[in-house]
Amino acid sequence: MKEGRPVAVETRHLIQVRYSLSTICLSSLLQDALEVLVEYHELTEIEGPRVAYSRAASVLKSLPWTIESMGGTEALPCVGEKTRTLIQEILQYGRSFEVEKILADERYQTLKLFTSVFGVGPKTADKWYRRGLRSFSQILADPDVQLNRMQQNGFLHYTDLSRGLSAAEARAVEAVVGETVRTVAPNARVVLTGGFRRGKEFGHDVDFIVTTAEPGRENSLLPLIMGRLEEQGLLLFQAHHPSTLALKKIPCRRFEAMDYYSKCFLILKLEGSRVQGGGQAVPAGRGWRAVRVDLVAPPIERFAFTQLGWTGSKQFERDLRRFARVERNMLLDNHALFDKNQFLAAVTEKDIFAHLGLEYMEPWQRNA
Ligand code: TTP
Ligand code: MN
Ligand code: MN
Ligand code: MN
Repeated sequence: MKEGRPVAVETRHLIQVRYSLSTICLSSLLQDALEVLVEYHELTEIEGPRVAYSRAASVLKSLPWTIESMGGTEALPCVGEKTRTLIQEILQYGRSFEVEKILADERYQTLKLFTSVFGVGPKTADKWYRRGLRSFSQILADPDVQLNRMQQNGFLHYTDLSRGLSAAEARAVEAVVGETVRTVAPNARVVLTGGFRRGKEFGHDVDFIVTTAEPGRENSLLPLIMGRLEEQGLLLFQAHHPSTLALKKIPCRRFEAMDYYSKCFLILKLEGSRVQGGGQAVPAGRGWRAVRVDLVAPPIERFAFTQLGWTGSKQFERDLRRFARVERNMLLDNHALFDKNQFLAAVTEKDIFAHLGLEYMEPWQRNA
């Protein structure tokens, strides 16, 4: 590390410094290594190291200089002993033996493969691994493996879904969903959220928030929208989770609990003719491809919290919630911001940042 550069250790600034710097100077070797370590602990559901490595990666990514030696790394926030050992290894040998061991690990490779199927999480993947299954064909041939509807569709549309979506395809999906909503609920509002709102060029799905000003009406929106998509022959799969929102349950203390809003996880048919530039990812001769779409329909007064929560990134959400808790003694989740004994109201995301005493951050600044 170059000498004499101040390190942003003051946490109030840390979260903003960390995300607002556009220069990514962490060597790609170190970045890739940390990504593997995070993913490995995610897949094997080991929470402590997963959190530690993601925070370290997030801090290292935002340093405005390149790490050239170990000097000064002990002063970096969130960069612990194990990450420093990793940095040392990479500086010295240009590679990490721990990471190489993980990459070559059969369990890691198999869990990664299995969880790449829509509907298969780490638990199911591990169950299959422990049954001795190692490939999709073994899973599909095993008479004792019961696939649920989501997993069946995950396998059915595997090639399309594992390809991900371009920004042009996301825009085409936005147009289809927008038209559909306008047809069945002209007074409803639909906005893009998730990675594509953060300006990503590539994503695994397209996320939308749908709201209406009529109280209680939000609960009937998603069935109406799915019905219309079905009529158009565009609905390949749907899993609808009606709202389980009860104010006594909020704020939830665990981020992993996500939220209680009405939501649906869909697979839609996207016609190539709708994609500007023809949609390179649409298989020739078929004229369409399958895409993953998520819709969430919160009550209108929860919109700002939903938008902040669903815009992500997941790491940004974790950091922001942690900041609220540790630095402000507040609880933030997808439903509310709770300060000691009262809920703080918010109409827009800006209100929430203001309550937290942070400068507003644009969606593209939340990409870590
Ligand atoms: P994702 O769609 O999983 O992630 P992404 O859009 O950032 O990236 P990509 O799709 O390209 O992989 O989730 C978007 C955000 O929504 C994320 O911050 C988690 C949040 N979320 C909830 O808060 N509640 C939910 O029930 C779900 C499904 C997501
Ligand atoms: Mn997404
Ligand atoms: Mn994802
Ligand atoms: Mn999603």
